[in-house]
Amino acid sequence: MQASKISSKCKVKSVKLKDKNSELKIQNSKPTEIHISGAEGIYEKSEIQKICEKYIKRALTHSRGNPDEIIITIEKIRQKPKTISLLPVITLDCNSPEKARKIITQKLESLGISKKAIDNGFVVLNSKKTMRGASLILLKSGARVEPDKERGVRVSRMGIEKSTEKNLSEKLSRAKINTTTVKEALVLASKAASWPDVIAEACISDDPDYTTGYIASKEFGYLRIPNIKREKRMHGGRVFFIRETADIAGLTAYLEKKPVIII
Ligand code: PML
Repeated sequence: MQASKISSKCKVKSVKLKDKNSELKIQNSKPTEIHISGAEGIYEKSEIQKICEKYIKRALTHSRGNPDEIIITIEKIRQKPKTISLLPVITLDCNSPEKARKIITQKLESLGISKKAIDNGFVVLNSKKTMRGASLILLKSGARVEPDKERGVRVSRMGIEKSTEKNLSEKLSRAKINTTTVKEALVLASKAASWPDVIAEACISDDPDYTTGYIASKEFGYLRIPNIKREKRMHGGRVFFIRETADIAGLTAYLEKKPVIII
């Protein structure tokens, strides 16, 4: 079956030329690239056209802005995908970013993650200079160890079996949260949590209209946190808190390259 599976991803970029009169232009004439959005999935070959149409529509209507470049990559999956299960989903009560920070800090500390690592995580999550991928933070020292600090580690090559997706959609519909955003984030978080050295993840969407974020771990599942940021804010990001002794190359290869299917 895996021989007919296709992995597809969509990357959307806007290239902003700096203001003619600005000081920056004189110092550096390189245009600044702004990452607008990304999407990933593993599908049957027969679904590719429909999926690409969805990606293009999403790219052209994204609230982060109009793209100058839309890149769609389609590749045949040649490796047998690893099968994993979904994390359970819970939505917490939270009415402000301040409360969200308290909840996140308390939950992450309960997993043995240091205050320093959590604070460093918030620096990434609150940065306006958003990364395409995630930051990797060592859970004790708080050091950032992703090989490319600007791009981060991009979690890729994950999908969900049709019947599992149908069950998930039914469950999320009952909770009135059956959206592509929730499903894609949950699949991504489940892949990341399945690697032994990943202790927890924290994520804030960089979409200015999307104010629910989450933390995820094998221990407590996928905890959605409403009002993690205020509306119209452009910041956001994704952070993985990992064991101090983690094999960074092995983890990065798993997150970026290993095909994984949720069953
Ligand atoms: C993202 O992947 O861009 C962020 C999604 C954040 C939370 C999704 C949810 O509502 O559970």
